[in-house]
Amino acid sequence: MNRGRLVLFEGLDRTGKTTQSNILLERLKPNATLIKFPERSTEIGAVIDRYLKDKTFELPDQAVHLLFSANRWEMAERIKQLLLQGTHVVLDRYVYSGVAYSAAKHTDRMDRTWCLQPDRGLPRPDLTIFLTSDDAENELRAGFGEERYEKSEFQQEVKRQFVEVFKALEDSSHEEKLVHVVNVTGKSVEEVAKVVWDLVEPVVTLPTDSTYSELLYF
Ligand code: NYM
Ligand code: MG
Repeated sequence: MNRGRLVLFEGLDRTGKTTQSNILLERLKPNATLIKFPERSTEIGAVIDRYLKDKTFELPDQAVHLLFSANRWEMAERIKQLLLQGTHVVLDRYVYSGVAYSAAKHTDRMDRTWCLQPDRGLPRPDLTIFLTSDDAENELRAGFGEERYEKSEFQQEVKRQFVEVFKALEDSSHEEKLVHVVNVTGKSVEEVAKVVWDLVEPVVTLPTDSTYSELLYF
């Protein structure tokens, strides 16, 4: 049987990841599931949720990083099973966010290499779409600033880190490009959805040849 494809949306806060993940999910239904990280409904997710919302709740940066990674590992087996049973899985954030947000803190002895390590072995997406924007106004959109990390200065550093993480995790063993950058500046939701679909369609419709038989891993 054709295995499902793993499609990931990454990007800064408020670039439309959640909107686009939902639109894509609707297009792929009924043969698709959406998983959003952090997955706040688990035990580990509850601690992460508190950390993001309650700025008086302090944890060492290393511990927070490992919690975000552990939260992905909590879901890893389910993601694998879904893919193997032929269901497409759409992810709203994943490994790249984990590394980019943590590395952007520039905590002593917690560089990108350190940050990458706990996620090694997780299923790797067949396609990653990085939503970026050069709109300063974007940051002023409703809701920005409610949670930890939602500060424009920090977001600029996260953006820089994302680019480095994509380079560090590039996998030259694949013929196809696995990561695509989509700049949403000046584009409507529908226009972005069209660009997204043009990237996703060939990935979900390719016949089963050797390209999508095995799962990929970080
Ligand atoms: N975030 C998300 C991390 O710092 N590390 C991670 O591994 C993941 C998955 O959580 N500002 C941060 C990025 C966001 C915050 O995510 C909450 P969202 O998509 O805004 O709910
Ligand atoms: Mg957010």
